[in-house]
Amino acid sequence: MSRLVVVSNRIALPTGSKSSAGGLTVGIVDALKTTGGLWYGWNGEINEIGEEDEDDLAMLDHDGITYASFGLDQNDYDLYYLQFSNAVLWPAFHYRLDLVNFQREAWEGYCRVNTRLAERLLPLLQPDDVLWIHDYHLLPFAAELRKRGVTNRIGFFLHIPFPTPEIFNALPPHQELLAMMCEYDLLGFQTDSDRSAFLDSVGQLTPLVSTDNVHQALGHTFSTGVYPIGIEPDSIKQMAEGPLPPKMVAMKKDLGDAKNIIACERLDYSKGLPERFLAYEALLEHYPQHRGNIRYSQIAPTSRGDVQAYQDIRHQLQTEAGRINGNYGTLGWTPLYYLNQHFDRRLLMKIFRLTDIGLVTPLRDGMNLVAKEYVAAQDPDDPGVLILSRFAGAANELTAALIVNPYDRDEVAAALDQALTMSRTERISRYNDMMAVLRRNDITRWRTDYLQDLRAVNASQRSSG
Ligand code: GDG
Repeated sequence: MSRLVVVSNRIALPTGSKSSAGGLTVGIVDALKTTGGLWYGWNGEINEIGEEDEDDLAMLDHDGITYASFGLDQNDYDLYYLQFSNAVLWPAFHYRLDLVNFQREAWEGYCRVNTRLAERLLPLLQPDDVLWIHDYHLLPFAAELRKRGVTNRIGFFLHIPFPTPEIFNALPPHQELLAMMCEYDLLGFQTDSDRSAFLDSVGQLTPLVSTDNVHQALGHTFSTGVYPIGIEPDSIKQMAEGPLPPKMVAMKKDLGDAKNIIACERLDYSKGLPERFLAYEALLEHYPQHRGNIRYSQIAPTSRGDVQAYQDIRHQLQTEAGRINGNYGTLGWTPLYYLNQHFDRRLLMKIFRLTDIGLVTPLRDGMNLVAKEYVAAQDPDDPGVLILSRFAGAANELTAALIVNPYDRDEVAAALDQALTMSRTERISRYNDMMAVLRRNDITRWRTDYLQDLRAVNASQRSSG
């Protein structure tokens, strides 16, 4: 089988410890190992000007995979990463046009970095390599390679939602972005609504002819598909089980009979944290029987802290957590623990298992792996309850969760009350339904289905482009 080349904004360099790697990294590494492969991406570092030769790539061979990584200079980091990727595409694709800060200079920087990354990859490519490009940072990547004569199969997977045309068309370069996306052979989405939203946008821009999942537009032929990303349920179960580290033994004792609500995500406005804090406050206000008997722990490590909107939400949460604890706490009881910290992955899975409710209420999310991890970490004989936003891609699969509208604080409060009082029989039944889905649609299925379809993109589709 021909070699696989994966391109993603961030590369996960091998650390030697499989357990600390996230599920997505494991999925990509497994895919690369199957055929031998190359992983090309940013190492997360910012170079001083003149520190690195433009064409330098750090090469590393490990376990049958070649890692080719690079640093970005400050200007590229600002324009390509902070501004266009994370202050234009990320908010717009998560339906937050109010947070979009579009500047033409950032768009030009985004295109320029994509051009340069494509040029630097060229000498490493072999004629029959299959390329798999990941996420919104790299929408123009295939188009840049095609301009340089690359005829290999090139696929793309979008990890985040694709917005409806009303939102997408507000991006000044929306036509250019769509035209670039049409140069991929296969575009993979998390859900059918994302795929439809993309095709609706293309159809509004230009005549679109579709036969099943093969489409023709702007002189290109491309396929689309839906590949909901999964987890490794058994590996999560293993991490969650087993002896507790000493500090968790103390924590468990400290909890006593209190029921524990856990939430964990990167500190990001798409995850609905302020709305969730208010829903918890509504629970304390309208269901006073729970006061003193519950504890909500919110883990939210800082993410993209150089972007203004992320600094703003961090301050907002600090204020809200203080206000709620000030209003409802007592000398012996703190209702809300807000931890703006990163936790070790194994520890996190154990915390998930120890808690009674997983509260996952993003305002918009491509998939949401935390929801899936929370379920997989549970004790099958005494599982916790998942409360899940209907606006997470995962809600299409985890229909046995308590599905809520994250904008409706009273509905979320009612779901919290329902979860706090749910019988063990019902919890087990919901858990079994969700585990069956997680096992069927695991991370291996995600990558094998996608790559099988990419490798099968037929020759006539490709030559007509
Ligand atoms: C994007 C899309 C899509 C979180 N806090 C800590 C920690 N995490 C881990 C979780 C999980 C991962 O980070 C987050 O994945 P999500 O899927 O929940 O969300 P995004 O980061 O926004 O991911 C999303 C995903 O891509 C994959 O396609 O599902 O929709 O937005 O694995 O456990 N891990 C550790 N400490 C933390 O404090 N170790």
